[in-house]
Amino acid sequence: MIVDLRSDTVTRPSSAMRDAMFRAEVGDDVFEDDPTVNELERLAAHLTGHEAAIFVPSGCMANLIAQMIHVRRGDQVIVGALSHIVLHEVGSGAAIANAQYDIVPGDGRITAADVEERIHAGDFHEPGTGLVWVENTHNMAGGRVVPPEVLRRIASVCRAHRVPLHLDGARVFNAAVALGIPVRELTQHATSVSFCLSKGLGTPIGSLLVGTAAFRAEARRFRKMLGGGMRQVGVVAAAGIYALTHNVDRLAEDHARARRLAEGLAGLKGLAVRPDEVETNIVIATLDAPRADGFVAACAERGVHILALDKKKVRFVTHLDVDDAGIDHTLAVVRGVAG
Ligand code: TLP
Repeated sequence: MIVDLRSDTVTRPSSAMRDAMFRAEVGDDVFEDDPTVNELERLAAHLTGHEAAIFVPSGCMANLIAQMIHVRRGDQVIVGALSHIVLHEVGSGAAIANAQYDIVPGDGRITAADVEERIHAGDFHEPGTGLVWVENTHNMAGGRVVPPEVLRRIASVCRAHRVPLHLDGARVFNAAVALGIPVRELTQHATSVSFCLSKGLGTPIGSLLVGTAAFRAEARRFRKMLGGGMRQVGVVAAAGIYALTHNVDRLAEDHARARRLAEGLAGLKGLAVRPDEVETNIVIATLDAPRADGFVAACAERGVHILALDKKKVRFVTHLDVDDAGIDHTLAVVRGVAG
């Protein structure tokens, strides 16, 4: 048995999703002629409580375009430590959007007090704050959820200082399902939001970037500049519509399995896990020694694929291609490798 828990990006489109893709009406999306993409963008804007949305190939491109729009050369972005734009986007914010990061220490989840303390206008010699960035759920914090009241308070500080707020909601539907609220309650406070279809929602490709109609118009230009203008991409957008219609509520199953996995791991020797901190589909375990690469390789030899985050931390991510038997198998394998 093979269980792939490296990421929720590894999911394969189901036959029902492929069927929707097969039947999709298409057109040239660079000319805004693809009816399925247009429908997906309308659906994304509606669900998130924003005016408009644009379909882009990846979460990284959505995040980069947001920075290109909001950030002036040299501006600072207030962002939590360990955030995806800081660690895992190949430095594109600096390399392409001319942003520099004002990093808030901690596990990545920032508060309104952090923002209030750091936000500033800048002057002729000091860079100002161009953007505030929140990631929800926070990947490297172990899929932790930022609740709506925290987002509302951060947004209100941003408004008072006339600084835009971007939400990296790659997994914002996981956050909404964990809280039992409509996703809009998490997304409406931000100036712009990115979210991914290709993670827990199970599509092969695609992310959405939402904001005002003017923001979307600028995003279209930057998407083209980055080589992300797509043609008859309704075949992919159809998977997105399918995912947003069928695969959101079931995220609760992934969360329950992640919690069960964490509870099982917590009893094992050689690693530490906090099941009470597992709020969504990500479990991060800390090994007792810097041996993550060997640990990951030993699990892989036994059919369980996980990811080393650093020398001591490993990550398990549940998703729609992992069932209860997969969790049982994972626990049996890790018990053997850890002990
Ligand atoms: N995250 C991936 C890896 O890049 C680490 C993963 O397996 O978790 N924002 C957040 C919070 C993300 O976790 C990711 C992907 C992205 C943006 C980028 O999305 P893609 O991979 O579509 O460019």
